[in-house]
Amino acid sequence: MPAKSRLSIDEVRHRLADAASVVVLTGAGISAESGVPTYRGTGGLWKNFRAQDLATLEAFDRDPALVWGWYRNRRRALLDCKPNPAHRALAAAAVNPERELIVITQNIDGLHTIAGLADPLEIHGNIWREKCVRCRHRVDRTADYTARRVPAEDAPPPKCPGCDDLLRPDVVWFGEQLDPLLLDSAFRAAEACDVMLVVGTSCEVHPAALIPLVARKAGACLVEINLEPTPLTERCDASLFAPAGQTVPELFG
Ligand code: BJW
Repeated sequence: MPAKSRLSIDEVRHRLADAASVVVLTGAGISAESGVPTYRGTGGLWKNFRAQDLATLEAFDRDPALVWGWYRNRRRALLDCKPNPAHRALAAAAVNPERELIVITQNIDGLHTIAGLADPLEIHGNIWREKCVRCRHRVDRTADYTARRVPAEDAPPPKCPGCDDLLRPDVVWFGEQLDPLLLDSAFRAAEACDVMLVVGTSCEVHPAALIPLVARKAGACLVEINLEPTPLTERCDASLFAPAGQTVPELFG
């Protein structure tokens, strides 16, 4: 369903100001200006690594040490990444009592939380958490890494303190189901919002890519912020092709 007309950035600002409920779906592009690599496109993780070797349960079962090595390296790199103006603008906008603002993020980097946003819906998990492959016990390593208590390069994969089976990164790999409660909350928020902003995602990964379509079908104004067109562009009321770190603060300023 093509959008009827394209809104200017000022018109989008007015829609946001008038909205009772805003949902923001974020992807790797919102963290790009913080120095976090995206997945697709130039310099993207999937240009340099094969997802099927590192981001599937089969890969983990085959070689947990290899997978843990990759995730620990990514954690180390993330320690140098700080929230940027887009993360901070969303955190500030979320405390405006006149409007509900819910952030659904596909990102696992935790930068929304570090920016001060309470309870983003992290539908693809969080790289700082680990979960047991058997008993599902969860461990949060945020404090360890923040205090620079970082495992050695060749440390063995961590074990569950409860049942001694392996811990794995608490992220959603290809072929894995997203947390049904989180996903349900995301779709409900999308159905109920007046405006949905889709920030820095290629909209290629399902089921996350369906969330904006649900919002649009329910009548929301759909606005995309990206550097380039995506499969969603034709369905948007506005596509703002500029960096998130500049555009998101402009929208909420
Ligand atoms: C900027 C910018 C700047 C840059 N400012 N913008 C239906 C159809 C087709 C396929 C499927 C389907 N249903 C399921 C599938 C399979 C699969 C899938 O979608 N595959 C497609 C790739 C084809 N989906 C799954 O497997 C999902 N599971 C599932 O569906 O399970 C079903 C099931 C049911 C019952 C039982 C069992 C199973 C799971 C998907 C998990 C995704 N996981 C990852 C990895 C997380 C862990 C890790 O990081 O290691 O999540 S993959 C990766 O992609 C990551 C991201 O969250 C996700 C989305 O990427 P994102 O955020 O869009 O990043 P990019 O890089 O793609 O785009 C960045 C964008 O930013 C670009 O557009 C840039 O232009 C832009 N940008 N700088 C603004 N400064």
